[in-house]
Amino acid sequence: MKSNIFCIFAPAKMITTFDCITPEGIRTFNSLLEGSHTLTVTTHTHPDGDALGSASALVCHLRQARGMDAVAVLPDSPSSTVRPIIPDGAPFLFLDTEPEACLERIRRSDLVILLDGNGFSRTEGLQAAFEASGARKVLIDHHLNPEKDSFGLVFSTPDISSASELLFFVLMELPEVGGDAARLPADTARALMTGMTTDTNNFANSVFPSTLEMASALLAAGVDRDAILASLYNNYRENRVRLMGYLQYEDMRITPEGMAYMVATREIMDRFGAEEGETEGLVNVPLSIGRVRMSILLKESDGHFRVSIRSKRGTSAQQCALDWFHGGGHENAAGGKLFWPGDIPAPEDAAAYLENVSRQCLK
Ligand SMILES: [Mn+2]
Repeated sequence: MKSNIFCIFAPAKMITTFDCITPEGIRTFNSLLEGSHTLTVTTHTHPDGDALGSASALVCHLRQARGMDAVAVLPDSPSSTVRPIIPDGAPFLFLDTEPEACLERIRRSDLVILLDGNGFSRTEGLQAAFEASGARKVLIDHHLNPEKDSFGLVFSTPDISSASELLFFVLMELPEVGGDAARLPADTARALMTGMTTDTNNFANSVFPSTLEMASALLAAGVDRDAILASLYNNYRENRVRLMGYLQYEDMRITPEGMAYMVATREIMDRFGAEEGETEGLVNVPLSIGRVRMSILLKESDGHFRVSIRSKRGTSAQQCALDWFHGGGHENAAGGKLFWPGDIPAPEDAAAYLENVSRQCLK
């Protein structure tokens, strides 16, 4: 039977407003863009989907919708799992592969925009270069405790899904977009949807009314969400799926207090031929167990473990990261580091440390 239901999408004004996006802030941002010639966009180390999505979206918007010289300069190369988020032809420089070009670009920049990180410390190897730069600086971020003093202009709120979502609502206010998502370049619209999708774990967490409003506007503007999902979630290597299975079956421990933890040592990662980024999302899996309140994944690096923490409502991943792992983040999604020697004598002592964290954090 032929459907006689049809919809007419007209560009509608966004319902959501954010306190951090004021008319004055938008005017300032617009005049900063108009007065700048060499723009550099950056984001945090070990870039995830939101970092790459927001950086890609902004670079493509500035180049395609405003004809500006915008380049992304990142502290390290993205893993193969998230690298396809960068649209073809979008100029990205990485400190680990092109250090001179990165530093030269920062030196020449007259406007720097940091996305998805609350300060330049999140850019690690690029921090000194950004801090020494005389460029004007803008922050667009959704983490707690933004380092406001380092920036001339700040768009920041934790009450949003992602940096990609915050950037969407900023871009919508710019004159060339005028509240009509269909006027965003296609690369920008797709990257924004991708970044938001990854940071919400495909609409599983940190979803606000504004998040669905953004998704609705981008879908109406023609973004192909099925293609995004296929490239994000149905495009892994076999190694990753087997590694995830191994860590869940052989490695995961659950403490009496309800903390699940897994330790991905270099030995295990090598055995499965795992690449950087291939444990992405694994830390969420143990939360599907009823009695698990917090999940921690350790991943071996040089002289330390990188720590990912997720928690259910009522348990603070953020507090745990602050108190035990030199880190921070959001209430239910945080991260940090565990050093040896220092926090623990040797990597083998990680499990004993985690058992103690469980007793202290979840008592
Ligand atoms: Mn983010």
